[in-house]
Amino acid sequence: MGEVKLFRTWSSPFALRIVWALKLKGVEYETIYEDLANKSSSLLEYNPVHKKVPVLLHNGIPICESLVILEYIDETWNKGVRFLPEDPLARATARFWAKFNDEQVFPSFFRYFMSQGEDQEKAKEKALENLKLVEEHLKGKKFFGGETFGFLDLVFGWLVCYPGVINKAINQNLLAKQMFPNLCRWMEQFGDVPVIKENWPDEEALILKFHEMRQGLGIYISLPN
Ligand SMILES: N[C@@H](CCC(=O)N[C@@H](CS)C(=O)NCC(=O)O)C(=O)O
Repeated sequence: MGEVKLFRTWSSPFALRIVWALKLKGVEYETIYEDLANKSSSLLEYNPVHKKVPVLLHNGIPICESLVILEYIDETWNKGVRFLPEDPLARATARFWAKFNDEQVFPSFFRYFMSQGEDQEKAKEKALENLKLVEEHLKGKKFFGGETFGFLDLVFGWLVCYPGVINKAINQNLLAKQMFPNLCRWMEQFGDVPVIKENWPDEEALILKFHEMRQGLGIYISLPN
């Protein structure tokens, strides 16, 4: 197995994917918590391009970007538990939706959360449009890949917790059950998987953090343009 270290923050949804993946594969690892307002020299050394968490260090070699790390973990450890499907077409489809999440769904949701007034209305429209596409994609499926959870469930996993916490923080709910029955059903099912529910960040601490973020009291996530 070798030496495995994970650089993360307690609240990063991107890092959470990696925590889930390592635990599902049964990989033992050391956690290094970063303060993003004061990044460690190790983080800057291991991820000089983006300077972000998560970073996975395997036998001293860094792997950056959570989607890349997920695939690395999948290919390196416990071949009995596979995240990506075997079929090349299904793999390509999974990667397409993962890219869509990271480039569109997550940023639109985050913009909605961070804005106000007219800007927030515009951001809301975009976020709902993206979420509706995901809702359609989940039609008739228990998990993103079918009957068992895998890569895409880990990628979209942030939806199980963060919108609910944001809802409590700003008292607005984007993911109404009537509008998103498939997504809400998936959120319940995936959120009930032991490794997933046992590793959420503390809800009260997250609510507090989200209030701070809205007041501009911290740098935490920089979005693509
Ligand atoms: N595309 C990256 C995004 C990672 C990311 O945005 N990480 C945030 C924490 S949630 C971060 O490290 N932000 C520090 C910064 O933007 O300076 C990934 O998938 O790993």
